[in-house]
Amino acid sequence: MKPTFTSNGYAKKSINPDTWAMLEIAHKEGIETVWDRLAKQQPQCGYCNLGTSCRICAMGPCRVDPFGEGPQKGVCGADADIIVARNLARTIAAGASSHSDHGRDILETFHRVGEGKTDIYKITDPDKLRRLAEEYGLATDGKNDQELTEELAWEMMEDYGMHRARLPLAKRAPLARQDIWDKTGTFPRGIDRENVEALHRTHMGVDNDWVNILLHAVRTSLSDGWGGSMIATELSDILFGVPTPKKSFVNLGVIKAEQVNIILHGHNPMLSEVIVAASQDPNLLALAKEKGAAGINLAGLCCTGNEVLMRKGIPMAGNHLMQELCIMTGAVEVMLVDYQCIMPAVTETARCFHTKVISTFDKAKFPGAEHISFDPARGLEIGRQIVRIAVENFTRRVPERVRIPVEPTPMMAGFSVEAILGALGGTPQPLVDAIVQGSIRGAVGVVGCNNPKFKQDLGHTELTKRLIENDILVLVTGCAAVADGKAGLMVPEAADKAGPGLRAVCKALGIPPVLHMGSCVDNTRILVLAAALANHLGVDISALPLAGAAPEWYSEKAVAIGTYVVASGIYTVLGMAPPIFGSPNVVKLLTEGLEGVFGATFAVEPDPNRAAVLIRRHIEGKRAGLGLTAIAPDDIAMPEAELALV
Ligand code: BF8
Ligand code: SF4
Repeated sequence: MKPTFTSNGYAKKSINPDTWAMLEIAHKEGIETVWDRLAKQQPQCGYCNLGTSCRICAMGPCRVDPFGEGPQKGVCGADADIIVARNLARTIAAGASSHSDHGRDILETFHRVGEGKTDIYKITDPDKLRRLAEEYGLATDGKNDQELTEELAWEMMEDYGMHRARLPLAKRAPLARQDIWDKTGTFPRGIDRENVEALHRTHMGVDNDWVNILLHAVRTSLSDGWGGSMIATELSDILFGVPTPKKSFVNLGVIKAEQVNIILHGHNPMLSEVIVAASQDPNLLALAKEKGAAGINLAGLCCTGNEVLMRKGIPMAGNHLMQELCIMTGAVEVMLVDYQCIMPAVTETARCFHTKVISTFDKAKFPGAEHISFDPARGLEIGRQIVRIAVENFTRRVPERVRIPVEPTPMMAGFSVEAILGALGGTPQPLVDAIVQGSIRGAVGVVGCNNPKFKQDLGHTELTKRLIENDILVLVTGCAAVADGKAGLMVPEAADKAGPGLRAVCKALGIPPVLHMGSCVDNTRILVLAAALANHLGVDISALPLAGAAPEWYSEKAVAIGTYVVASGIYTVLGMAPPIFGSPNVVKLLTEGLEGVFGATFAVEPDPNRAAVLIRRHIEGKRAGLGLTAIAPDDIAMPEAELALV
């Protein structure tokens, strides 16, 4: 048994014993962490927090002071509404671009498969390839997988340009939803087009109508959710397999003292899928033995971790705030990074240990890391090269500095839409029946990041617990999924923590009450499931008893996700607001005005117990709207605010 750690005063920072243990080590050894750097940034800029600072042009930088005596306009004349809207639109464009460019990278590899120019990648799910090709209107008869892959790849490349008036995958949404997008001029067109146009509109002196700016920001987010991210998910499934339920483990305990450890960090599964194959190479395993290691162990971090957990059952070392702490175990030979959410600080932490950080994408270099340029044509060769570096680095490890503080917690992952519908017998009807009978009140996507401004994982886990206790099925992705996994909420036995209705359904199906649906680009799986339910019932998504939540978000990608989720008709509660409070008009539009247009709004509530009540009231309201049994909102008491920002 590993020792039991107490919080040692770190309970304000995290709910997790592995985090406490590593923070203690960081403290003793003088290693800086994200929490130290956050403290050094205090006080953070009030104008930036309100969203009323602008540095878009060289007449600035400007700050406007909407609630005080200071300037009310920037040098160009932009007021708080324009500045806040422009900043928010740029944030959304950056998030949407990140997901969509990730999708493009997968698409380029998919295209290589079609051309036959790769040493490892192949079509793993030909049925899904054919389904998608048919959705794109391609004739599939008489074509082999390779021909079809090349043809579909060209079609999808058009999605990134401006050839199309409407993104084909957005047609998966119910017609009523598509109608709303048409009427509001937000139906997404080319993916790149929306993102470039967002930058154009927010240049000085272009779009100065703040509502018009925000409508385009919505369209940009939709080009992510029903475009770039959806392409990333669909093609990853075709190349690497549609996830199916599987058991694995989570927390720093998945790092193995006696083995060579490789941490797979970032978002793009292309290289990590290959590392999984390379780590089983008999020659490399023999070399590991020769170096004194018992084997080669892979563990994930962030969304690359989620991708290989969903498809291969590779264990998960942790979520966003664990990236530096992971290295401090002293047992990581290589941290392999692709892109997004990788703190530049990891190379600095690695310098205190024998760990090598290896970067792999030419668009994401890290000073202090070794760079091995990823090339899909030589994927397996590069994978073997990286595993060999890790194995050879094992002898540089300092055994006295190996500290793995906890035993791993079991968790289940792999709940793709296909897997969920499969478990239900191929149709959403049993889920619909459970919702109609009221044994399941509704479903909520709890998604998003860690942010050191929140006590790590408290928001995710408390919100999830309150929801399942009240018979609400929880779907998770990203770092939220890792949080719930660590808390033991993602094993079938966790059904005992659910209310009686949800518990019975989970027990009958042998599933947890919290279903891991994947990485952050895989939030599109939640959209597809919502669309399937809505289409099955012949209603719009906004009529369903659904909600979204991002309790501890930090990234621009999370803002893009929240926006496309709301614009798809799903009420979404954020743990903190993006920087918009400098414009009461923008706040009112996002938290009230969107209801009349998109049938959903944002809400902001840092306390997870209160957020749960907002969501339960919303779900019961939607149930009433569908004529189902519903609890009156006033019968769901709102607790006093208690748990909030650190
Ligand atoms: O894309 S949840 S911290 S790792 S941004 Fe990043 Fe946020 Fe984690 Fe995955 Ni998503
Ligand atoms: Fe200032 Fe306007 Fe330039 Fe922004 S765009 S920096 S508000 S002058």
